[in-house]
Amino acid sequence: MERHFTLGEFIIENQKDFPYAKGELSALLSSIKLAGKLVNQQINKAGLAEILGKIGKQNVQGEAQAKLDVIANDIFIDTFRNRGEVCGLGSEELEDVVIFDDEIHREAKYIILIDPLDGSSNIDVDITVGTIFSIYRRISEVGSPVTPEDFLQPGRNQVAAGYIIYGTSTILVYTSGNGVNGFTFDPGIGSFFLSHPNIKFPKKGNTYSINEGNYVHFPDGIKKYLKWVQELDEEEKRPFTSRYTGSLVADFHRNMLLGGIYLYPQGTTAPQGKLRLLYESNPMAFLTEQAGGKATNGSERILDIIPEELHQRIPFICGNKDMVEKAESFLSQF
Ligand code: AHM
Ligand code: MG
Repeated sequence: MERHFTLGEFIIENQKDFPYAKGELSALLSSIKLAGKLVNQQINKAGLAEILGKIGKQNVQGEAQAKLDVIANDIFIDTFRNRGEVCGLGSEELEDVVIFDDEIHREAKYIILIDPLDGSSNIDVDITVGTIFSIYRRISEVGSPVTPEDFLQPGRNQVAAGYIIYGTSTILVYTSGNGVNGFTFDPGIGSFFLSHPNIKFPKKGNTYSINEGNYVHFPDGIKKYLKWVQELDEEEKRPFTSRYTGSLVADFHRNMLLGGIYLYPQGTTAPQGKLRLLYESNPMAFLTEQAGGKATNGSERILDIIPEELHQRIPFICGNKDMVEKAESFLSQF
């Protein structure tokens, strides 16, 4: 691969024409890049450093926390505390938001929401995990302490969002509203290089990603849709292929590059599905739309939903536009 642009160079080049750009967003994205490298280093040596396994506690969602969940969370918080670009942070791992309330951070324009280690049930078995991030401009006045409203903005207000996928390569993928670009980490040099410029969902997809073990709990529309994707139709290349890792970042990344649909619908045991609006669905929905796809809760555009609480869950369907619309049509009929 020819190495034309590092992520650092790309961010500066890409942000310079931004209406509000004064370098803070570029610096913020650089902080994510740094924290991502630190998390990547921990993940790579996890099996040797005795940092696999659970810590014996549950997070605010009632899920068992893995040691690496906590390590990744701390790395991101420390990185932002040590720098001055965000005035507050919300994390899937923490009940309350972190408010950086000192002179420097109070002057910051941005807040960040993170899922520090998504797919953490996969950590101990060496399957791909990721970090998801979502950035908003604060609503409250710069110079004052950050408020709850700053964190509960609809996804369409996102200034930037993205993920780092710790897979066969480590890749940082982000959008700041001007397309989606991916940067592969070269561990020898310690830099991310532009490797996936202007990512778009391919015109046609034929992969579906869903935890089909929950079938009996799904709404009828989803059950009927699943039967439809499994029917024989040579012209439409059905049955589709099923691929599901249990890491949203990995399933999303594959579907965006190769074409496909990801679904985590509501079920009788999980009335709002599993995924969190602020830490997972909104950033993935922003990326989806910027890559030419569609993201919905089954009837509403994800990015238009007004969040009511920090850890709100939401049914989530995203991917190629035509595939998502087909799923929506089943949901509206049954
Ligand atoms: P996590 O953030 O606690 O890892 O949970 C989110 C993950 C997604 O990455 C993944 O798509 C989903 O949960 C898998 O859930 P399930 O095991 O119910 O299929
Ligand atoms: Mg997650």
